[in-house]
Amino acid sequence: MLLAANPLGLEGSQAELVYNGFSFAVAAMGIGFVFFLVSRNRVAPQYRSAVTMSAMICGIAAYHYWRIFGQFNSGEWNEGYRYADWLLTVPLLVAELVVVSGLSKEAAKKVTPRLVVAALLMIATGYPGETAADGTSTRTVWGIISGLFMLYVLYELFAGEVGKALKSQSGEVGKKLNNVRYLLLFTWGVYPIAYILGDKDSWLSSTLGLGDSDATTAIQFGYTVADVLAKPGYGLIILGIALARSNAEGYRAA
Ligand code: RET
Repeated sequence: MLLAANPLGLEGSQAELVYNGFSFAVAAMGIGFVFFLVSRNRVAPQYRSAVTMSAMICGIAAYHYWRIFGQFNSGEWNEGYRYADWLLTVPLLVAELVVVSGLSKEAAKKVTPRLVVAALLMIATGYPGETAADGTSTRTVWGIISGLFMLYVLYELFAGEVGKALKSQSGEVGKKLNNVRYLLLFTWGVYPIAYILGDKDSWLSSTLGLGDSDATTAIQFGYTVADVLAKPGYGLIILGIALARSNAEGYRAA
């Protein structure tokens, strides 16, 4: 047994999986932070803010995963670290996509604040639901409100102005923009599913026959894997887009 204390009431192999996930996330976020910092000058000045945001996102997450890992080991538990992390990082994730999207400066100035506010509200309204008792209508209602903000963000990124800018580009940049959009859709999809699975009384958990500790394992491991893909993984594709644009525009790193 790896843990002296087991704050989430997991069984041996479940606790090990969650423990290993947290440990891996600390490493991935920490190295992502360093990597994006040193990669910043490889791209043209107009794209550097996107790479800086990737470094910020990974740095913020390395800290929070360190705290999450630490408290899991010490026997305490507070879901707040995850939500504090998302509150800071999710607006940055959408903002950095706009930087490399090819949208004009004026259009970006208009759409970025809307996306950032919607992302903040999506996370802020998820928290009261996440911390409500299992099987309550509070959990469902906040989950639905949060989901509406998520749909708005996805609408902008797939069908709105940003969506059109992302879709209209060809060649290597166009392909990478497509990849990043689908990575975003796939990883973001994990969160509401993990939220539903995390409630052992939900229709999904009951249908799958998940017990209490199975549901907790699903939510914790699910969020962790999605975070690693959505932060350093996504940051790598954003860096690739920024590099491809910089090259196409004739920028040569010193
Ligand atoms: C919550 C509550 C239930 C409803 C919805 C949610 C969505 C969460 C999302 C989180 C994205 C986090 C990211 C983190 C990056 O590392 C809050 C679970 C819709 C989409 C991308």
